[in-house]
Amino acid sequence: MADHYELHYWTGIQGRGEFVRLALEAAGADYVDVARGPEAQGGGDGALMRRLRQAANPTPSFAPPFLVHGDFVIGQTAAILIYLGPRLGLVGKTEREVLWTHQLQLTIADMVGEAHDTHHPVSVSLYYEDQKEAALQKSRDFRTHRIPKFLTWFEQVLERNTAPGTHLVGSRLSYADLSLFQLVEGLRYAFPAATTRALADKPLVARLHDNVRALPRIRDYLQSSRRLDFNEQGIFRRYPELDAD
Ligand SMILES: N[C@@H](CCC(=O)N[C@@H](CS)C(=O)NCC(=O)O)C(=O)O
Repeated sequence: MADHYELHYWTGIQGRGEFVRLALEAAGADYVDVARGPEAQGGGDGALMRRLRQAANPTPSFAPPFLVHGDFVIGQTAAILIYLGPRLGLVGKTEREVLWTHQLQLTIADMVGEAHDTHHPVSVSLYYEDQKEAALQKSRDFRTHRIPKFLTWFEQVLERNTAPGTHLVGSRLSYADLSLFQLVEGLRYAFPAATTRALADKPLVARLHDNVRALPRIRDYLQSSRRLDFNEQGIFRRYPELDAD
């Protein structure tokens, strides 16, 4: 199968698509970000929606992101990454490493879901402004308990990995490292005060973040127009009242 990948994700936000994008970018993979391409060349939101609703697809995705590779159509961020990992050289070779990397990714996904729920704690169908009271309460708990608990766990994972380097799994870069980088980026954007506090005694998480940021392909990507800014339509949103004590 040719090594050309089609990433399908909403335009305008980093969202969960960013975890896949970072893996493709870090590996220098040949990929197209379909919805962000011109309609005349088969891009645009219409192309994404047609693929999402394609009746002939026996493995339909519930929601973006999804990846098309040959006749594979794969949804769920963690499933996309477990598929891409070995193909892009972003996971170890042993079963133990493959499983552990996937477990780390699923834990990152859990925290991403909780970060989303800070601004949409009642319903995804309601505006933030219509669930602000609950959002304030949810965010207080997220800042006070959940950010420290998750980041402490990642710090322990890094401490227990005695292989040389600053990686979550063994001594090589994996997609879980890239995803933890993105998680820290998002937390710093949405909850700058709480995240600075939490990272003060998590030197290994902070170092992993900085090391990933400095990888030549990632550095180039972050400076390119392919990297969108965080904004208040995405998962990580900066509402100052949700980061205030
Ligand atoms: N667990 C899925 C979640 C996918 C998801 O929630 N996608 C969002 C955008 S980030 C979406 O389009 N949701 C539409 C919906 O839930 O109706 C994953 O990790 O990929």
